[in-house]
Amino acid sequence: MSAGTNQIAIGVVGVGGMGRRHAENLHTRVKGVRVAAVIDADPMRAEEVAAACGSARVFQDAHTLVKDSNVDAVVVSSPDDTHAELVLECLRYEKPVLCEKPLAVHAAEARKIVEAEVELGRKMVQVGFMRRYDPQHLSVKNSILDGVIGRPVLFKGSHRNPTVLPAATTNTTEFVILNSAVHDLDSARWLLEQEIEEVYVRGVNTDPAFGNDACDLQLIQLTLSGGCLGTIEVYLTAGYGYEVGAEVVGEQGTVHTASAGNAILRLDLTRFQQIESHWLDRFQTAYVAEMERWIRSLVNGQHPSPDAWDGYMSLFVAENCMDSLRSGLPQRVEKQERPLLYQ
Ligand code: ISE
Repeated sequence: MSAGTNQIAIGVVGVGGMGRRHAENLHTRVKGVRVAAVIDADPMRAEEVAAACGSARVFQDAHTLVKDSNVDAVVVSSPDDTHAELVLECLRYEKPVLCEKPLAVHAAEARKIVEAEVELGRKMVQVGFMRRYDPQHLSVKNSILDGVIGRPVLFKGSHRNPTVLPAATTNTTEFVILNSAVHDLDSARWLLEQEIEEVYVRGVNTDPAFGNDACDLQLIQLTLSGGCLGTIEVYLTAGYGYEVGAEVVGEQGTVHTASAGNAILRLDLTRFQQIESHWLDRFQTAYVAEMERWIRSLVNGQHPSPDAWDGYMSLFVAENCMDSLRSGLPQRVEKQERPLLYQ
């Protein structure tokens, strides 16, 4: 707790779209915390968000923010290639951290984070796989746990963006997997509680504007450790809207994420429901819930979830997906020994 208050002082590194939403949610929807510090590559944006979140301090250097004694915990929502070093810095100063996915841009970097937590002997990292806090996904998870569909045999994920930012760094085949498909790989692991043993990935370019024949549409086939199969469709230029779904087929039945919250309108012999255009809208409830869970873990010592091992495993499988895409062949995923800390 920062001196003089009973609120947990949070520093937010990166206040672009996602980081700004995290800061706003912490300021307006999460109890027992205050946004004490922000930093962004765009100083004007940092000043704006700081002012909007109760006059937080604006920092010029992320490492200075992390080690500041008036910052109790850190949200890392800066560009993907900054995540690993910032998380390791948080661990060096024993600052709890919620890191946006992906945990790193290479599995080896994420492994270093796992090893640093093992060295510390405690989990201090939560990863931003917010679907685990989405009501529609939780309802699927609970149906599986209740056993109503019988033994799961097939996972089917679909992940469609209308389009992605016109930045060269985002319009690559690797980005589709490392930045987007990691959500679906985590969903498969979480919903089925099984590890992914083999992947087989095909991809096509459906939109020349996506850039350099990059595969904006990819189909990932999975074989999992409990005998389940899986398919994941990731389509980053679907055009019609932002839509994510998961279905688990069991021996007795199937359970699918319900469509999100907008009303179903019937008009002129037509029934329709508005679809979101952006993940910030579709998953707002989940973003608040994941932040509340993180803060609870800081207050009552609960383990953060999903943890650094989940962050590492999603990346390790994602890199195997890249190998399969390059080779055109199925790729066996080498079994990873889960450290005791994560069992
Ligand atoms: C973005 O970073 C997210 O996390 C969204 O949930 C995902 O759907 C999108 O593809 C990512 O780029």
